[in-house]
Amino acid sequence: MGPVESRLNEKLKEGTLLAVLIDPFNVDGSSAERLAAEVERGGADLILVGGSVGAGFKLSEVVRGVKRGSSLPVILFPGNVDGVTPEADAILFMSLLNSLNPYWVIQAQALAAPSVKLSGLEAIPTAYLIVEPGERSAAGWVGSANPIPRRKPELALAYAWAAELLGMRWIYLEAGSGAEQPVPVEMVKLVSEKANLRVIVGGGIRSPEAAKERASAGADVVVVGTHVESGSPYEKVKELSRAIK
Ligand code: 1GP
Repeated sequence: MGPVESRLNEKLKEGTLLAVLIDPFNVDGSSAERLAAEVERGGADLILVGGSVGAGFKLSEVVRGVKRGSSLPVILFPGNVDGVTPEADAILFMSLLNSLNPYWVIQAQALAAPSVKLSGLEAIPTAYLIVEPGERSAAGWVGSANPIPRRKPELALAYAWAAELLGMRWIYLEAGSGAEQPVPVEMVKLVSEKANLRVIVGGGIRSPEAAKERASAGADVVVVGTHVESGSPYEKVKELSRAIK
């Protein structure tokens, strides 16, 4: 395990962490710098950088901007092989376990692995699971996901156990960016209780209550993206951070 993951584990002893997702498609270096400064001031614990479409060409510029603006860990959340840059602190090295296309399960990872290994970028082995209504999001559509039905938390647990048995240490339960409904609380609870994995939950979380419910259900990291892209990121992050701590 690398230093970033160790630090996250250390911090998790104090409770659920709040991650803000910055999509390079929506910002440039300067706006990423300002946003990162605000979210750090608001109380976020880490910043994820990535997106499903067109993230690659501005990735380094945005990571550099985020690093100028804050001292929080910057972790890549790659949407494809172009989501890798050694300028970040670590990468969620993910497999979209419930994709119907083997490219997203293992081929993209094989194509990206040399860049990660040879650059020394820290990899955090993570299962990525798309939950309904995530098939209507960019990640679900691009990734040809066979989404976990909302009323079948035991299917999410089956994937989580498979991830655990394969040696992964984290799982990201994804309802899709801008989802009408976030991942069900019961699903977060079941996976957190029964699987020996760190649980990240994201997609459609746009209120302190929704964040708090998932933190109370056992989520280790709550991710918010779309909600903090408008209005005052500082105020929104402050509210969310207070709710989950
Ligand atoms: C998307 O889970 C993340 O991959 C964040 O989703 O933009 O809906 O917060 P939102």
